[in-house]
Amino acid sequence: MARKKIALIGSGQIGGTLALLAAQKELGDVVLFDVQEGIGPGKALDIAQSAPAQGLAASLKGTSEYKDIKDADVVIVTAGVPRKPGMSRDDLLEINLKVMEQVGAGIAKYAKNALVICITNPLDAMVWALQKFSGLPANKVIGMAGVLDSSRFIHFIAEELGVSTEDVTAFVLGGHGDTMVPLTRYSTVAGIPLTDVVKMGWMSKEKLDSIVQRTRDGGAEIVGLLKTGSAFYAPAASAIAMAESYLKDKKRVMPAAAYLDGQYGVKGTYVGVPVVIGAGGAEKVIEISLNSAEQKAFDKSVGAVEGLIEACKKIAPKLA
Ligand code: A3D
Repeated sequence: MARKKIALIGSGQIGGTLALLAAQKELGDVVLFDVQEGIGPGKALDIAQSAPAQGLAASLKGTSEYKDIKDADVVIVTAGVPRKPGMSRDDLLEINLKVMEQVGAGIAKYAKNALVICITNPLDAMVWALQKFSGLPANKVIGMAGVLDSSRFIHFIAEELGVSTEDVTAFVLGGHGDTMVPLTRYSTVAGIPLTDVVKMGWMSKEKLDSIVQRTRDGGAEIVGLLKTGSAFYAPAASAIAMAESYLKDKKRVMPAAAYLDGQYGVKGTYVGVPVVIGAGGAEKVIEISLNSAEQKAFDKSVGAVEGLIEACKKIAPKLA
């Protein structure tokens, strides 16, 4: 059986970590693309030289030419610029939209059968634009945000309760931004909803509320600490989990930015929802019932994403 091919568009902090994780998990051959010549080949060589010490059968290549991504099975996009302290994700819109146009053209030409996972911020608007620019079917273009946001939520809950992260599940809906909606009623510790964890007196309501807020601010907290860029280990691990579910047809139910065509009463927008990820890409959007407070928070989040999409259409009229 031929080895799978994983193309990484953008070989910066997240791109390099994606390459290392893909090699360590032996998901397939890795191509590191970047407009900055040298960065892809440099990281490819460094990781390839780590393979003997790790006992890995890794094959990596760095490039600045789109033809090298030809027939990739998975394309993970981090090309663009990350946040610096004081910047919101939305501040990146104009510059990263231009990057999505170039990346979309490269994918359309060389990798039109791939599953495309976008990570570039502002996430929901960029994945929407990338799907338009590439012309790939909407079920084959998804955005990574919810797995990361859930992972952050799980980490904070497990740390607070002193339990294993393996026994905590978390559910985060909505756009990747300040309006994301961590759903406590659908998040559990060993199957016990967090709302019951509070009722049982295991955690106070105030503590849970502060963890919800810390999850929303999770990206900014790391930007504030690093000062020179944004998070990269957890975002890369999250996207690799999505790629793995696709490549191995695991059909995991994962929160992802998916194209909504009427689900949740939303049409024509990408937003974070639970999705079955398998060999067919985003195979099914799971529609859960929301209470009125959750629906209100979700609507607000969708409104924020729609505002960014309108801004994209103004900058690039061909997207309208
Ligand atoms: P960084 O280390 O700067 O890497 C980005 C790379 O993209 C650089 O090596 C650039 O040279 C390259 N690049 C720029 N323009 C192009 C282009 N036109 N074609 C190909 N490559 C290009 O950033 P990073 O890896 O830390 O972050 C990448 C993106 O992910 C940023 O937009 C972040 O905001 C975003 N991000 C998203 C999340 C989510 O959860 C959605 C989390 C963390 C970061």
